[in-house]
Amino acid sequence: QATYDVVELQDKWRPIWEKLEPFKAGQRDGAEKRYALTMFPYPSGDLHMGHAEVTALHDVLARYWWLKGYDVLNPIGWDSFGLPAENAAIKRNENPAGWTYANIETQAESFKRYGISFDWSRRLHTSDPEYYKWTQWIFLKLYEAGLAYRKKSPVNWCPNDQTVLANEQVVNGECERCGAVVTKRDLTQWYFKTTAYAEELYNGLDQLQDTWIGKVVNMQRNWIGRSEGAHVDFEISLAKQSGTAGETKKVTVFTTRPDTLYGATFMVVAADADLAAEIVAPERAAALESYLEDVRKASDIDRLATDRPKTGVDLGVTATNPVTGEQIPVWAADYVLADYGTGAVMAVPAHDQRDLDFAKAFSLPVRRVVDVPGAENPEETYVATAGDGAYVNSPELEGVADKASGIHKIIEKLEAEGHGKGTINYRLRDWLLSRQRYWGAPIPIVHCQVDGEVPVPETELPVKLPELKGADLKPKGVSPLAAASEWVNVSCPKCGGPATRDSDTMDTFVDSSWYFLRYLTPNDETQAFDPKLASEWGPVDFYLGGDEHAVLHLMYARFFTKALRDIGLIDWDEPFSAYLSQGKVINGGKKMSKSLGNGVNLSDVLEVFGVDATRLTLVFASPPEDNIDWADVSPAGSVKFLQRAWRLAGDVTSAPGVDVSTGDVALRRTTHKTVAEAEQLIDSYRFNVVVARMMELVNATRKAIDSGVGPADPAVREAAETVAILLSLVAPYTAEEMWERLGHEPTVARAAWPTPLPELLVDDSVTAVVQIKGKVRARLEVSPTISEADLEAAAMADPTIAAAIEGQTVRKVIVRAPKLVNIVV
Ligand code: ANZ
Repeated sequence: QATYDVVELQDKWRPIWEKLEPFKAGQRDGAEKRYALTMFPYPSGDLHMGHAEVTALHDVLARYWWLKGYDVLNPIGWDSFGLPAENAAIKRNENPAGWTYANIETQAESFKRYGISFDWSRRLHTSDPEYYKWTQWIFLKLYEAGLAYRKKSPVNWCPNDQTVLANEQVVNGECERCGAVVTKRDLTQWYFKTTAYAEELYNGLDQLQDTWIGKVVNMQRNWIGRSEGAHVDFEISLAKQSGTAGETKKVTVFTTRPDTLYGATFMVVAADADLAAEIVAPERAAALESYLEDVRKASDIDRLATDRPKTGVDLGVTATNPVTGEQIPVWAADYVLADYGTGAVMAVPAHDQRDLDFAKAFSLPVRRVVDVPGAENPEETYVATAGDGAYVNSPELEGVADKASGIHKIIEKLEAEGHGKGTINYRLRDWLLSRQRYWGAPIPIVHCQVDGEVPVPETELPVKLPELKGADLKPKGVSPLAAASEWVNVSCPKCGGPATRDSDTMDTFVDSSWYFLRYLTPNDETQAFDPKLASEWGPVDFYLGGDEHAVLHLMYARFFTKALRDIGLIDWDEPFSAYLSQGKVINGGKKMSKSLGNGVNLSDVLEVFGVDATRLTLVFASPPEDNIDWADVSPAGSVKFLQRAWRLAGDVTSAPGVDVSTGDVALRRTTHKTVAEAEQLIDSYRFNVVVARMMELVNATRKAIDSGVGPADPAVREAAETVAILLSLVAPYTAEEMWERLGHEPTVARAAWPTPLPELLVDDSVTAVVQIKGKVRARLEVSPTISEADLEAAAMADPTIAAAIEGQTVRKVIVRAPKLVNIVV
């Protein structure tokens, strides 16, 4: 009797698989295509438990699709630009490429040993010039389409990483990468116009509602932040202060509560908006300037916090409230943000707490316009009310029943009088994509004194990174590329005069916004991707990844998809038809971390328990979206189970291809039910329950072998083969070995998924109730497919029934097979 040796199995099968290449996509002629994608890794060191988890989970579905007969694309690549490589290079006085590509090799080797069904022929790295050439090409396409532009504005600045950050990369006012408090700087930067698609990005979520994990759909909705409301125009009189008699300026505010317009007792503009400086009265300009110095230091989070003392500056001008005709004072403050809405608000202190706090701090008037039942008057309590109620102090709204009608009515009035209109505002900002760092794709633009911004001609792509290393890469506030004079100074592609390259690089999220398209033809030197293949394979059918990308990466990839569609390169609207985010692997209830010393090293785990048991443990531990606590799982138990499964294959004594129809019906039923259930469970991502069902099938097969059924029964072979096929989803080495021991050629990964027979999916028997005149007199165990006639005969033949009706006339028999017989005597 052979022994189960995991390491031996790994060494035996890996080279065979590498020769067979069973997972090359595009080789199953005529088969339906399925695209299974998992977020590509960043090459920091070797693979860790998180990688092991996500790829093990993802492989269940990818391998299942192969078994079901689809032509499956399950590619792998590396997101290999980014800061950690650069920081490592500075420390080691090297170029980031060395560290990056060495780590990629380590990870690739680990993935291969880990037995993931990747199509290795499609491997890509975003830091290869062959890849980023096309990232640059797409940038230029977006530029041509007016979707990439440069502007000067206050941007998030990480003082530690010495680079700007997108809004998405600022978490609670801190750099999402290093945790430093983010400040603001006025810089000229490149943006992608994500806001052009705000509405579509928002509405598109409806179509993803059922196939994306719900929390991510909600996070995206919140991030895009749709607000229905109105733009209301106020006339500002500059006359009094500036001495230019009669001069006015129209200022528009965005409000979600236009129905409270009668209660707008002052106006507030963002202190750092250009508008504030434009309208400020000359004698107030100095006060505004000194206030601004403080404002620039505060993060957006601080500025919007409701519990922060209100500060501001009276701008010394007034605005006309368009419905009351009153002159209201105009202030500048930091609680209004320059880049949201119009950067100006109508303050309604009675019904907005921040406005009320401001009014209190500066003794500005408060006027209640909604009398909320049960709530006290905010004019007295300084507690703003937001609920529905009766309109007061609002001549045209009194008597209007509710908020919605009030809003509707006032918008109608504003539109009729030319003082505003209904509008929808989105919180989403344009995507700031320039970074002042080295290890990224250079922005393919040249700046010429004569011609301004000039795109690098397509034939000159890629704009390759110059070879810089060590101290040259140190963050300086401007890109290290700016100091590479040989690289920076070029002649203008248009006029041939002296010009300089744009020295910023692209946010690495640009690289990952289109990688799923590059996988279709990773080595194509003539185009970024093949639109025909994109149409055939896309969109991605299933995408699995981490929660940390719920807003950033997924939103950016959705934006790219829509932009590329409008450029005419893609014929679908959403990149990922189904999306799931996996939970984290934690230990002892806590996130693994160096400081807690609770890290679990993947290579140690693999060393001790082997690939299969590790994968099985991770899949079995919990539903994919839940966290896995390594302290609660038992890889040793997984090894034992795999041994039990493996032993079945050795016990089977019938020959391959034996007629299974004569096999033990009870075991066959278990086998077929397991297969049918597994299909449903996989389709709903309940992979952990699939493993539980496999375990039950192994137990049932073992019982059959050891009991009267015996190892020669064809049903035992059928069960063992089914175990091997199911097991290949999570434990490929053990499954392959079983498959061979059962007399088959490799590879089990390309075996056919068993077809469950309907007649074996029904239960043995059901209980039929026999009534006499509606009273239950007997219960019979009958076949679920019994005919009405047979059921009636069986009921009549039952001794209890026969005795009960003896000597009486049966007037009517009602039969509802297989559950009921009612006899009327
Ligand atoms: C008057 C009003 C009365 C408001 C009321 C609210 C309640 P959301 O839902 O987030 O879109 N606002 C507008 N632009 C702003 C800016 N740049 N910075 C800070 N606040 C701004 O919120 C929209 C509301 O936030 C707007 O409606 C405005 O205050 C404020 F009883 O206008 B409201």
